[in-house]
Amino acid sequence: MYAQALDNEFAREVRAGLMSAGQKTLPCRYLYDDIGSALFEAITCLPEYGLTRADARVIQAHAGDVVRSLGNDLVVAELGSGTGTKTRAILEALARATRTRRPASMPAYYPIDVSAAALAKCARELAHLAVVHPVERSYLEGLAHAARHRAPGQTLLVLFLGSTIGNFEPDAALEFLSGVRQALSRGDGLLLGTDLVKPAAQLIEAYDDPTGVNAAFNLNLLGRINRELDADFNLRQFAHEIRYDAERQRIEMHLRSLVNQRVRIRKAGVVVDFAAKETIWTESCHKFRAGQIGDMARTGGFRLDQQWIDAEWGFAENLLVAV
Ligand code: AVI
Repeated sequence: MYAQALDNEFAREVRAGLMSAGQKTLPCRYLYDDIGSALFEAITCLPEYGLTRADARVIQAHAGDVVRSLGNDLVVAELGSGTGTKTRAILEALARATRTRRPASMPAYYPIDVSAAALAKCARELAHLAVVHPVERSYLEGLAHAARHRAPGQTLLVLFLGSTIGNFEPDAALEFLSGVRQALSRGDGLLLGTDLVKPAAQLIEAYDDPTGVNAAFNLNLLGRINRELDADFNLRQFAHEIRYDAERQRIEMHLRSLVNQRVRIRKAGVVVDFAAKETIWTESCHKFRAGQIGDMARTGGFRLDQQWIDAEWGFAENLLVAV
């Protein structure tokens, strides 16, 4: 059973994160099974969580500027597209620009996601605006695929929206930007959404909403381990906890053990002891200052071409161009 357990990447990472000598951790990408993805959708509707609405507002207002900046012979690829809801405005602007040049043709769109269900919905809903090529792969593999398939002379516009870059550790974010750059050619674009630093109380309310949706999203990670790795976490004995580290500009999401307890995770081959008050660190959400993005862009091999800010929530959409 033990060897079989370690064949499974999820089991291996859960084991490593919960058996480490210091702070227990779990990788945030495992928050998104079917239940977690549905809960995240619900988070984006919460009045306290303005991030997604701000992202959509800026894209809606500036989709035409993005298309004009990069020339209108564009192929669009989106990292972590989900169902592609926010991309509609970009594809509409591009379809308008394309129609004036070649009335019969539609732009190509490569949504990249690990969820087959989300990709299928995306392909159905955007088929009238673009030729949709769903890519069920990791971000960088999917991007390499899209880059290989563009026609000569076409410019690639990569979308990385919703401030997902904030869920990377700062070094990993820079490494990721360099990885994106390597898949691109000079002159290609990256539209990068970044949530901005705001008052701690506002951030805490966004990630610890009174309805408890963020809490359910966080606790579902333990539920997922129970379901997929045959574990016996008692979810009622853990509490959602949000902290803000102002110096590091990040929200930290934890699960706090309410009692001394022992948990068996059979398919990871481990028994984990939790002391009362001990936490599992499940996610970091880094926030940015508008002035930091240009430096990040340069380090990753881009220049910051334009930046649009939503003043209502504090969110920047950044158009980076590969140099
Ligand atoms: C997906 N990501 C940008 C969200 C965020 O705000 O960092 C994930 C999230 N975690 C808790 N609530 C939302």
